[in-house]
Amino acid sequence: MSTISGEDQPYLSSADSPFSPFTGFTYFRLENFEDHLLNTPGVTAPVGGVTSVVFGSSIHDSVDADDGSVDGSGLAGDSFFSSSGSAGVSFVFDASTLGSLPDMVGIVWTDGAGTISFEAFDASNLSLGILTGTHADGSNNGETADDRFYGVTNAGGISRIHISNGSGGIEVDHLQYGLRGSVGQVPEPASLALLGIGLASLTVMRRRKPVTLI
Ligand SMILES: [Ca+2]
Ligand SMILES: [Ca+2]
Ligand SMILES: [Ca+2]
Ligand SMILES: [Ca+2]
Repeated sequence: MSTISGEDQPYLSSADSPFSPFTGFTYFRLENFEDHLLNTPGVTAPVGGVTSVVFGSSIHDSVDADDGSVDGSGLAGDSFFSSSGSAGVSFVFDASTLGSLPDMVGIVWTDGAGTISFEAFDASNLSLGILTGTHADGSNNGETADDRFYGVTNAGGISRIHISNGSGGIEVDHLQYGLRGSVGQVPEPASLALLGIGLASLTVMRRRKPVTLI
């Protein structure tokens, strides 16, 4: 069983993750890029880099709380950026480093333009599905009301996620991945449950019912 899902409300701090409070994991990692590095173990990004490094010191769109204040601005935090939003960014997981692929992965889209598209891939690099969103606010000045979580669970493991948007650059934050089950012993056949395409139907993923639904 796998599920790919998003949120219809802004993600302003890690408490807004459907994985929160992050209990019951064999391992769980959350990369917020505030040390200006992508250095949580077992993940690499072939394209893009930490925003402060590859873009510069200004106009970051971090998750709001990362600068110490949920104040509607992510300018003072750091994030992950690529100049081609349409090509998007990928995060690739390494089972040998982690011991096992994660069975839960999430990412927070924080800036870009056009339609957002999130896709996840299983242990055989086959797509688990695509989720789209249309919440970009048309501004790139660090506003956080347009920031949204996208995530996936898959009992057989997740090897990669990819997120893109229609035009301009793309910025993401709070890469999070963990293992709750026992990926690798008996992979289940790929079966996908898309919990809605379009923001209205994503309401069911709000944080009070996260674990049973994702
Ligand atoms: Ca951040
Ligand atoms: Ca880091
Ligand atoms: Ca802030
Ligand atoms: Ca934003």
